[in-house]
Amino acid sequence: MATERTFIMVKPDGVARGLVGEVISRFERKGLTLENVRMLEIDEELARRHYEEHVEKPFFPELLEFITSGPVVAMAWSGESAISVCRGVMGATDPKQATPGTIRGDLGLMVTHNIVHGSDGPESAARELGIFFG
Ligand code: DAT
Ligand code: MG
Repeated sequence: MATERTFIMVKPDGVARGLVGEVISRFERKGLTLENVRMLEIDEELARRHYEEHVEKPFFPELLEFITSGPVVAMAWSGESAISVCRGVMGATDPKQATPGTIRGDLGLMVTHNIVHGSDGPESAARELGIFFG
């Protein structure tokens, strides 16, 4: 067990729907610590860096259009096993399958518009924190 840092982002749908406070609150109530926060708009170049493992996937054009469609809130969170704990708080990628009680399970309906991003492992956490907070 160890303290970890992870990269979390409220996506354009979450910002547009006024869910930034709700998302932050859920991570705070879990016991995690907000280390840094920054609002920005993602351009195509940044989207391709952040989502480099998905650039060749069939859904990437839709993901690119969505993630560049409005402001996002980028955050660094820390805590005990923060990477996997945050993934649990977020819920499954597809909100239709995400368990009630999770952010995506409670608040989302469409896989592209799934409200929140969270790093999926230590390497991606370090890489993504470097991109947004380097
Ligand atoms: P996660 O965000 O849970 O880490 P991922 O890294 O596999 O999921 O995918 C990144 C984002 O791409 C995801 O949040 C929503 C979108 N996405 C994933 N799979 C998709 C699919 N089959 N169709 C449409 N969008 C998809
Ligand atoms: Mg992912």
